[in-house]
Parts: sequence; C-alpha cells; structure tokens
Amino acid sequence: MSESAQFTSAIDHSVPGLKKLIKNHLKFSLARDTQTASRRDWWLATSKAAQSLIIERMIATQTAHHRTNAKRVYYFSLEFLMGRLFSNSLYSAGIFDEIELALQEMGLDTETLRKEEYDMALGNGGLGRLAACFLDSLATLDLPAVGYGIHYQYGLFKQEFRNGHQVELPDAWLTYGTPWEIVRPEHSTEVQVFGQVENVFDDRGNYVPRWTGGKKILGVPYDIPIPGFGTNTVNFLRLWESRAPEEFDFEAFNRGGYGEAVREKNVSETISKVLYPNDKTESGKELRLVQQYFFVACSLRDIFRRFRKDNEAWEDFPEKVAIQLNDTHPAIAIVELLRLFHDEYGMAWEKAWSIVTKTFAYTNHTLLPEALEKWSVPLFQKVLPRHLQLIFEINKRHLEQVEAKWPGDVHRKRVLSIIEEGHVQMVRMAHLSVVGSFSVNGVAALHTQLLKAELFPEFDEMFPGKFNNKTNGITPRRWLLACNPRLSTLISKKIGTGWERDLDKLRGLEQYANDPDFQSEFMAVKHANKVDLARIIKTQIGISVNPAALFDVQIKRLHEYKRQHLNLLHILALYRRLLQNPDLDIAPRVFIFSAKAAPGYDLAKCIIKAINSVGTHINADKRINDRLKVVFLPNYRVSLAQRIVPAADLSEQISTAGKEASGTGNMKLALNGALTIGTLDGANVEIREEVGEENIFICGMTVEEVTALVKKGYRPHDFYMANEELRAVVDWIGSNYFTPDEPGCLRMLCDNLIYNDPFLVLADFQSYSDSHKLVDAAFKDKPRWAKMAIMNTARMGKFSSDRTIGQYASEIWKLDPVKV
Ligand code: H2P
Repeated sequence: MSESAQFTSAIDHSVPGLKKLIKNHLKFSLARDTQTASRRDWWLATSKAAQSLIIERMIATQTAHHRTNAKRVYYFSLEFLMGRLFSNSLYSAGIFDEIELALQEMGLDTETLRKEEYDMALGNGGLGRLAACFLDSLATLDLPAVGYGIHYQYGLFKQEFRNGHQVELPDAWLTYGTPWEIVRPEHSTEVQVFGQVENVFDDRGNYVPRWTGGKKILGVPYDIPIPGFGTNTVNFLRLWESRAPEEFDFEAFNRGGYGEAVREKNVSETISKVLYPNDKTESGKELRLVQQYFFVACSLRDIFRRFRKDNEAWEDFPEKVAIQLNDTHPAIAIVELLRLFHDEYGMAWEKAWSIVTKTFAYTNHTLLPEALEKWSVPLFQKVLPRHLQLIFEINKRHLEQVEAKWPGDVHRKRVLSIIEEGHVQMVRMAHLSVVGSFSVNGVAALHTQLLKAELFPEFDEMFPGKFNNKTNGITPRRWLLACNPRLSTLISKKIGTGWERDLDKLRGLEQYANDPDFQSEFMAVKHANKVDLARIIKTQIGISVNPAALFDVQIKRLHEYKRQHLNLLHILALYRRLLQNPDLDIAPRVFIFSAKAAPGYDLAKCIIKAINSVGTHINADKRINDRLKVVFLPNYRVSLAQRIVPAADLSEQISTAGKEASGTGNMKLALNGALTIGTLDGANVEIREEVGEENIFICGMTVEEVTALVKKGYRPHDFYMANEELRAVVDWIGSNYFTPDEPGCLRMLCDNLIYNDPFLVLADFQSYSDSHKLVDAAFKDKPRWAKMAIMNTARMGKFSSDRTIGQYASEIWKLDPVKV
C-alpha cells in the first residue's frame, strides 16, 4: 500500500455547524434568505454544503495520488447513469444524520429535498448504471480512478404515455445547472475530425503520413466528484463538452451575417448534445462515431498531461495507466493512443503497439449480434482517415500472426480479421478491442463462457488467458442504504453496521430467517415500502393498488430478449382463468412494469402499448374484484427504480437463456428481499448458487435446450397450436379486444409471436406459467415467504460491486489502493 497523506477538515461537521453552512450557501451562493427560499433553494444550499466537504477531500485525494505517483485506472464509458446524487453524497460525506437533524431544526427534511433534483440520466440501462456503481466502489475501495465520458446536454429521453403509446420528450437536465459539477476550462483541449492524410517530411527527414485539415473541436471538461463511503477518497468523473474553438466568426458577423457567424459554433456543439438511445436505426451514425472519437481523444490528451507531470519515460505508461473500455463504444481509443505515440511522438510501431496493448482492457456486455458495433470503411474514411489506415496496418500485422499460427487457414483469417469483407467493408469494433487489449472480460460466469465458446472461440485459442470473467455487481450504498432506509435500519439493528462496506456481513441475518419476530419485522418493512409505492402509483397514474397483494415487478429496458411480452401472456392467462373460474384461489397480484423503448424500436413500443391496453382493461374489470392489477409506471429512471426496488415481492428475470449477459436489476431486487422468478441466464445462475435452489423460482429452457431447439428449427406456430390457453391469449392480443379504438395496432406483436418469435417466448410459456403457480403457493404461506425473502437479502454479498471492482483491480489493472 502506498504512503498516506494527512487530511483534516476545515469544516465544522456538527449539526449547528452544518446549519450555518447551509444558511451561508443560501445567502451567498443563492442570494436568498430563509423566509423566501423555495424548496429548490434549500435543496441547492444543502447540496452545496455537502459538496464543500466532498471537495475538501477531493483536493486531498488528488494531492495524495499525485504525490505518490499512483497508478490510476481510467474508466472510459459513453454512458454514466448516475441518477440523483443528493442522498448518496450525504451518506458518503458521512453527514446524513447530521444534515437530517439540521434540516429538521429548520422545518425541512432530506426526503422532500431530494425530489428537487433532476436525475442525471446519461445512459440507457444496465451498462450505464454499472459504470455509476463502479465509480462508487472505486472510491470506496480507495482506488485511484477517473471516469471519462460525455457531458450530454440532453440525457435519455423523458417518456410519457398517450393513449398507452410511448411518447419521447427531451430530457433537458441541465437547464438550471447542477450543484455537483465543476467546470475546468484550464484543462480544455482541442481535437480534430474529418480532414485527410498527406505525406509530409517529419523533423527527422522521414516522409511520413500525417492527418491534416480536419475540423477542430474544443473539449471542455466538467468534473463530478465521486466520494467513497466511509473513507476520505474522492475521485471524479470528467465529462467532456464540445465547443467551437472560436466563439464565433467575427468576420462573418461584421459582414452582417449573425446566422452564418454562429453556425460553426452550433455544428461543434452538436457533438455533446444528445445521448444516443440504444437504437437499431441507421440515422446519426456519423455523429455517434464523432462522439466516440471526441471523448476518447480529449481523455487521452488529459491522461498524457497527468502522466507527464510525474513521469519521464513513455515505457512506464502501462505502469501508471490502465484504461478500461466499457463495451466497444470507446474502442477507437486504442487507435488514437497508437496514433499519438507513433505519428505525433515519432515512436516506432512495435514499441507504440506494445505500450498500447499493455494499457487497454475491454469489457464485453452483450452477445447479441445486432449490438456488436461495426462501422463502414467509407464512414471511417470520412471521419477518421488516418485511423482507418492505422486499423488496416494493425489488421495486417494481426493476420500475419494468424498465418504464423495457422498457416493457410483462410477460414480462421476471415473470422479473426478486424475488417469484415462484403458489399461494403466494415470495421468490427469488438475485434479491434480484443486485438488491442490485454484483457477481455465478460460480466457473468455464463456470459464469459459463451463469449469464449460461441462469440470468440478462435480468439480464445489465439490468445489463451486473455479472456476472463468479472461478474457484475451493484453498490449497496445506493441499492440498499439510500433506497431502503427502513430495511437498512432493521439490518443494522440486528447485525450492526459495517455491511455497507462489507456486504458478506449480511450472512449474519441467516440465523434469524426462521425467527417469527424477525420475519414480521422484515415483512413489516416490505409492507411499509409497498404502501409508499402504492401512493406513488396513485399519484402518478391514478390507479389504486392493494399493498397486501403480491407486487410482481419487471423493470428494465424494453427489449424483445428481456421478454416483457412473456410476462404479459401470463397476465392474460391469469385473467382468463379468473373469468372462467371466478372462485379460483389466487393471491391478489399487482404487476408492475417500468421501461423505456428505444425510439426507433417498433416492436418494443408495441409491447408497451399492449401492456398498457391490457392493463387498462383488467384494472377496470369489476368481475375480478381487484385480484389483478397491471401498472406501467412512465419514465423509468434510477430515482424511480429506487422507489420500486424496496417494494417488490417478486423480481421478473425472464430473458431467453443465453441472451442477458448478466443483469443487475436481478441483484438489486434480491438484495431488497424480492424473490426471483427467472431463467438460467446471466447472473441469475450465480444468484441461484448463492441463495440456494429453494429460495428462487427457476423456469424456462437452459442455454443447451435453446440451442438444440433453434438448431432443430424452432416453429412457434407448433407451440401455439399445441397449447389451448396459449393460443387463446395470443389471439386475444391480436383481436382488437383490448384496442377497439385502434384496430390492428397489436397485430405486429401477435404475428411476431406466432410466426417469428426469435426469443422463444411461446416455447417457454408453459414452464413460466407453471413456475408462477409455485410462486402463488409460496406467497400464501407467509412464514415460508418471509424466510425466503430474508435468505435472499442475507445471501447477496457476492453481488456487491466492491467485490467486482476488487477483482478488476487485482486481476486486471494491478492497482493498489491509496489511503487519504
Ligand atoms: C447490458 C446487458 C446486461 C448487463 C449490463 C451491464 C448491456 O445492459 O444487457 O445484461 O448486466 O449491460 O453489464 P442493459 O441490457 O441493461 O442495457
């Protein structure tokens, strides 16, 4: 471990001290007095008070990292789904209780204030949220780290429903600024895109290719401090905003053309304008590539500057710098680093490439072919002409190695090539990432196994040992401590604190799983959380739900492979059973969905419409006596998840086996005492290992069964014909019964199921439906359910992102903590 720096705070952490600090911010930063301050003012002033403590530690941390010339990890990600930072900052600053008291004395509370904050929604789903959990763990484990990404002006779209259809609205989260970020104009940096490659004489008289004539863009960094929990370390997330290098063209302005004068500026600023939704459409491809290059190019320049402050020799670069690529989105960094060394610093190819391949590590998050990024060669030629040349050279050398290993093996060369041949040549970014990184990891054991066996078997053979697994995790600070104060308090009362930094401690709860008193306390917490959620549901969408019912939750991106429509088929089957047998004895259920569909993804949008229409119908049907309710909460986001997760009884994790790389919602829900109904997919497999078979409901086909069925030729129509109930509910969807005002609008979903069904929904229906009967029986047995729920919470220790990050640090990055 490196030497530690001294840290003493200049700020008074007592309740009176914090009260004064908040009031000072109200007055001097916001020009308000206590009489006229709005709730937002109080939230801002309290946030700024917390931020002062955090910043003090951030300065100390950065000094310590600099003084010890520590190795740092740089987490490159196009997405950081941070959510709200208020509660997290208070907990991490170690002043949550004091602030709560200080606010109380002024007639306020944290619960009301935190709602004033706009979610920082700079991500689509699991991948972006994982990055946010990782930042939290890195700081908590005292690991020197910087997150790098884009300062999007608009986050993921806001979702509304109109007549059950998704409508997308802009997410202008920055309109009134945020108290958490600090602009760093002094670290602005210039990069270029487009242009051409010319041969010129370098300063040693060599005639060499140079990238010239491109469009210049200025990157301006904004820093968000990332405080660790229970430690002084504060790392930061640095997000780049794009600007025009010159404010605007004065010459054009003087000629009278204001529009012309600011046009240049607008083009440059477009780059950091919007986060791309996880979309399948072709539109905006060029801009997306420019975004990717822009942020990695800025970040690498920033890393160079920091490295050069404390180091002389470039050979030492991998000793001081590890760069983790969060999916292939930042993979162009591999080529840019090579270009900087080789073209700009005149380093020989072999040496430059050797440093590059000791610096990068790549995380793969998906096996779905449509999600593996490819850029066409003509597009590359236009946006990054020199990089394209370098990619061809990297590929040439790579294929020479393939040839050396497997002489004459054309097939191997074709599958291993970074360039995909075809009508239009494509650059395979995943291949580039594998070739340019020293480590490639999957995000759950099963995923990594499939990564090696199915997606990259030839690469695994070529680079033995390069592939490894790092099962995902979630931060217990946000996903238990902050989101579920009732359960956190109960846990700490029972087994003491310390679990927030060592989640395995929750095992201490196991011994109380059969204790009737503890069971009733545990379930009382769940009930109170359900009452809260019921209130939110009522205010948001006007539906009354019974908190005693089973809350059955599916919250995640809307995607065909995640199979929200399988859930819907089961809801319809239950509804039909109740209509045909009104005395059917089932525990009342509330089905809760929340999800955004990518704007260009028609089938996903159709599934939303179907759930909403079926829900409206069922919720209004008096005959079933409130035994079923279907709720779709609009605008799914981190802060909403934080309200749903603590209130869930059942967690739906029903992707087709082999398709969900890991899942992290499964971990959040189980940690908060929800039981999982799920397929043997992603991290569900490991959750089952941890909680035990008796505490989880597993259903559906295994990966092997899926593979066998697809190989044999899957015909959904056969399953449809063979199962009367299934046929009835599928036909029901397609029949206009639920959408009389919009005939035909669910036809696409129905036809897709019967004639296409690429994710085998119909094949898994019966098993899923049977499994739900077991859920129903278990829920009616209150002590049994309570025991199972407690066991889930108690056995989630493995899924702390602290465990995950600990493994990345020791096994991939070789990174030591620095105590501040
Ligand atoms: C993805 C995968 C998840 C995985 C997550 C983080 C891309 O997230 O599909 O299985 O857990 O990355 O590794 P998501 O589907 O939630 O957007």
